[in-house]
Amino acid sequence: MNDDNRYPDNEGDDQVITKYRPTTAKPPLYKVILLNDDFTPMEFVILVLKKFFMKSDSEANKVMLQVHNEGAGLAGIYTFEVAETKVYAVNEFSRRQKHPLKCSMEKE
Ligand code: TYC
Repeated sequence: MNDDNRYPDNEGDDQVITKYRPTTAKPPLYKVILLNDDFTPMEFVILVLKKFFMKSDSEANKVMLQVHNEGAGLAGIYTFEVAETKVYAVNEFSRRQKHPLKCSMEKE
């Protein structure tokens, strides 16, 4: 086999490829989750959802209530690095504002 395998080299060792796999591999995705607590004001959670997750007022309200009622809720779905950055930014923002709000991520 020659090094430049774009072209056949007629040495007889190349195999005919009859099946192709898609070459556009999809990156794994991660859910960014907000967790409920008893102390963070609802308004602050709505602000976080608007500021970091680009939610509208009504979407932010819906997700906040889901977290409040069910214990956790989906803020968004991202690639690893983006999810990690959001989690860090939200936890740091909440900590600086002295709210116990916690954000985490899990593989989709
Ligand atoms: N449970 C909080 C309260 O009653 C509100 C809240 C909602 C806190 C969502 C965190 O992720 C959260 N003030």
